[in-house]
Amino acid sequence: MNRTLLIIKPDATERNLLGHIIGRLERARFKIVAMKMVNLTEPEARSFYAVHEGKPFIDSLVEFMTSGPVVPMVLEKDGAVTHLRTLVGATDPAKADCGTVRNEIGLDVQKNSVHASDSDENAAKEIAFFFDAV
Ligand code: 3AN
Repeated sequence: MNRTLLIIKPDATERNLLGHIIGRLERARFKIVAMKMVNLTEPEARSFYAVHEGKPFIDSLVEFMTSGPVVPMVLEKDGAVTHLRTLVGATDPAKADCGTVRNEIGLDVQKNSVHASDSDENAAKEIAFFFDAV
């Protein structure tokens, strides 16, 4: 079994879409092995998105990610990282494939409802960022 990290972002918690997203994950046969609701501080959001430091959208991204509660969760499935990225869709909801979570409920390239780790290596780091050994 492989693991990955998904975060339900503030635009989705605000619109009461937790149940909808979790339902989609469960129907896609992901096992939720850890989950919590947290309010990120600015330093925490900056640290999580350190790879984007210096990009024009980083301040706005940090402001968005600290604007309300987020729900990080650890998901387990064979090929978890690839399967979750497929289910989540492209960064821009307007360009994401039909039927993907972002195409269905994402608002724009920033408020795109969910984050999904992009590699096994980053999944391990991102899981450790939010959770003690799970
Ligand atoms: P993904 O989440 O699809 O892997 P990344 O890692 O390139 O995309 O971007 C991380 C986050 O930064 C995105 N989920 C989105 O919220 C935000 N973001 C990316 N590109 C832009 C952009 N051009 N303008 C505003 N926000 C962006």
